[in-house]
Amino acid sequence: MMNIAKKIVILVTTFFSMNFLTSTSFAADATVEMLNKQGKESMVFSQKIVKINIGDKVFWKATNKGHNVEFIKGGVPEGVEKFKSKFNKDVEYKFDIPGIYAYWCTPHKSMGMIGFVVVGEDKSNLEAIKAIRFSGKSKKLAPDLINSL
Ligand SMILES: [Cu+2]
Repeated sequence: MMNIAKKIVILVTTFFSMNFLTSTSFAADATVEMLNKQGKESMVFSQKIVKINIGDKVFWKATNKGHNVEFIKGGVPEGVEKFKSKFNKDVEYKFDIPGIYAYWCTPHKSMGMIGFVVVGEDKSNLEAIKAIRFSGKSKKLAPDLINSL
């Protein structure tokens, strides 16, 4: 039988180690949740627009399953490599190149599951962002979002 003191020690140790893990793996400057539902919307990033500084990180939390993050071809500043995260996985990205980044969730890209990150208040690639061909519900959402970048 385990005595109370021992139980407390285990609880406290667990608490501190979990806390440590949390603070290291969530060390992002902005967090966006990947959600099946938010208010009246379904298949949605919890924040569609995030503005950060150069070198900041965005953390996408896989709160609901079946989503990912994929940078849209032509929708990122020059010199940025392709980026596509795994389904159902939390993911973090460090934004070292300034400009606008447009991304979507691969399976829900025409269902409005799109998002934008503006890095370093740089909108020099805005024309390229406006030229992205969205479809379905995303096509309806995109213009207003792009106008408010
Ligand atoms: Cu999705």
